[in-house]
Amino acid sequence: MKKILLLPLLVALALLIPANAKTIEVEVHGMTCALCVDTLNRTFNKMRGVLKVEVSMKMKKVRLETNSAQPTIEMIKQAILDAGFMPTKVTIISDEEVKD
Ligand SMILES: [Cu+2]
Repeated sequence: MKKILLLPLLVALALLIPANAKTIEVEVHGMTCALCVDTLNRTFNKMRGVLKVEVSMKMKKVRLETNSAQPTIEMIKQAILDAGFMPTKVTIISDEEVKD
């Protein structure tokens, strides 16, 4: 009886915990005001595979927590260009750990 209950529980857990979450930091040129921050936030919040978005105008950086496979660095760069900004440097910070 216990084994039957365990399997769906494990499946549910696996779905909740993203496999190989990745933190990517992008330096963005052209961010000047709160509206820019808002634009970038909205751009990445609707992007598939993005779990968390942090935009810092002070640091001129976008930090993304993503799934392992998506989005690719190219997709991220293109989204920034489409939003009207210039991605200058992309750094993959970690494949698991998330800093604050
Ligand atoms: Cu602005």
